Amino acid sequence: MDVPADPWWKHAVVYQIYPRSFADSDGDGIGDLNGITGKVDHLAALGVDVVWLSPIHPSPQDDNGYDISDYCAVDPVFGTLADFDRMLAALHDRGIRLVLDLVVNHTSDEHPWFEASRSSVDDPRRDWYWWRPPRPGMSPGAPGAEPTNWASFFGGPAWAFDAASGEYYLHLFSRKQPDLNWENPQVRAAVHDLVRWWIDRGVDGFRMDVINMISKVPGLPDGLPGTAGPAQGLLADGSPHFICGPRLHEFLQEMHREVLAGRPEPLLTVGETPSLTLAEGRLLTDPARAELDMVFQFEHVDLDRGSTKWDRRPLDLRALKASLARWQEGLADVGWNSLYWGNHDQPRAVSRFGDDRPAFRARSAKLLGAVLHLHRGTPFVYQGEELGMADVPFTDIGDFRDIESLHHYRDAVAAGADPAQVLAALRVSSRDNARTPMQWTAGEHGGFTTGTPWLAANPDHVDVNAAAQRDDPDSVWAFYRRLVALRHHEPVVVHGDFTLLLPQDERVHAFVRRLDGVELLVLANWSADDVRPDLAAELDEGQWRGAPVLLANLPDPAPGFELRPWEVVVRVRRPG
Ligand code: TEU
Repeated sequence: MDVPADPWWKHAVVYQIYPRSFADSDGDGIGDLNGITGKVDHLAALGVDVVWLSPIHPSPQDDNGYDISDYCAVDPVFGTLADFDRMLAALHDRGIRLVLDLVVNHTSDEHPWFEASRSSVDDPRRDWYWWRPPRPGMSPGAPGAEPTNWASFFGGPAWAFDAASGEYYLHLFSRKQPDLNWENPQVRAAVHDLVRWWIDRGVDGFRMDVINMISKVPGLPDGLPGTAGPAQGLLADGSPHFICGPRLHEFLQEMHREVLAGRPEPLLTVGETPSLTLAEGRLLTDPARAELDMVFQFEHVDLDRGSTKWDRRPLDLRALKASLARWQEGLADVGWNSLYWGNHDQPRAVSRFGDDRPAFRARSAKLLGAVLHLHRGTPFVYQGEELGMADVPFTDIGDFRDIESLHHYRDAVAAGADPAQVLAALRVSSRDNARTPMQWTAGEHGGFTTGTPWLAANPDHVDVNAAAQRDDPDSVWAFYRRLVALRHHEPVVVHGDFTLLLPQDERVHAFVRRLDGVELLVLANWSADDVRPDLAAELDEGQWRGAPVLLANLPDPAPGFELRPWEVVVRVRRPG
């Protein structure tokens, strides 16, 4: 295995850009590569080390680019390859690496590979996708005739009928996102080629989309009927038959061996892995196995949901602390954690985990940053998180653009749900909460575009925007700069071990990081109450009383352990 003991990405902070919503340079209301190039100083000033860019390749945009029709090009809506090269150079000139989004569990149905595959049962590319005949005894195209009873993540059956051939093709996401058949070595070779193509163009790594779904269980067994949620009738959650399938590790080791290994500088690979267990996380990120450097596991972002993501439940801080600590301890001796609260698929962190009321928005946004960035692992900042951007007061189904949200509304209402209740569920859980335009100024559309944005800006941009925060030492922006600097200058933040304190406290999150005699004590009050946690059973309070404060989100923290609402205080003790 050729990863050094202390690879660069363990010291890095990654910034995720959702290109449709970051910065629009040509006034068409959709963000683009030149828009990003125009904002690299924002990223450099924040101090981030890597940009993860969500897909920019040609796409019908059925799922906002996660449906790719040409892997080795740039969608004209985002620009050209020349724009890409210029953006990459601008990032590299500032010491910022670039990670692309590798979406190879599926392609677009407009990709030439699928067009060939669909053209004839005899086409050499037929087996590049999952084609199957109707369920025996069922008439082709009839409800229930699908080869398996799996539901798509975007609602409805996971199989689409192709009348021309009388067969069905598999699509775990939308019907315009047919799944690639990784059992076929030609498919894997084609993926290897496109990854090499981007590495040769200067890219520094890949975020791999739903990468733990690429290996399906042979025979494609049915799932348990009715397990795909109330809006999906008798359809089943098929995930036991494609999450971490039997050849996943083999496929990833092959890609590493054939494409990623032996590079002058190690590339960064982070796999998006829904429903991943800790045991699988250890295998996937064990350097000795040469598969992935880290994963996005979903345990902590699924704690406040019931049977489906639309069934939001109150978050129990004890469960959140326990989940984060479990992955800290679970990957302490092998592997490495990614750290994230949000991304383009999750609602805004400050609204979900913090408190976005005016009195506590900035404070809780800082607290969330401190708690996350001081865990052991590589932190990911989703665009706007560094400003404390919040969820959107959507008023009508017409406000939404996300295929997952629109399909859920369609299916739930069709299944008899009260439209107002479904809308209320979308308001708190829709992915569109994360996809509104980046808020650069208090001006029209938050300064994102001179045109009409594809998705309306959050009206709170008049107060919450980069321009208002850039020169304010007390802003969320300034706090995030300090957080990034801390990771760059304090080895204990990168390599220190992790110890959770007060696991049963429902309001206080307390933990210690230790390295070579240096100790950090993080105390965070996740409530709107004044609290005074009793740490006596966990540590020598006397030793910490009055210890130097390394970081705090409020002026004049108490010398003791009293915490004001949503206050976070980080103290340090050094040897000698
Ligand atoms: O997301 C996969 C995934 O886990 C999400 O779809 C998740 O189930 C859901 O959004 C949570 O609400 C990846 C991409 O991040 C997402 O944007 C794509 O829609 C999806 O894969 C298909 O490519």
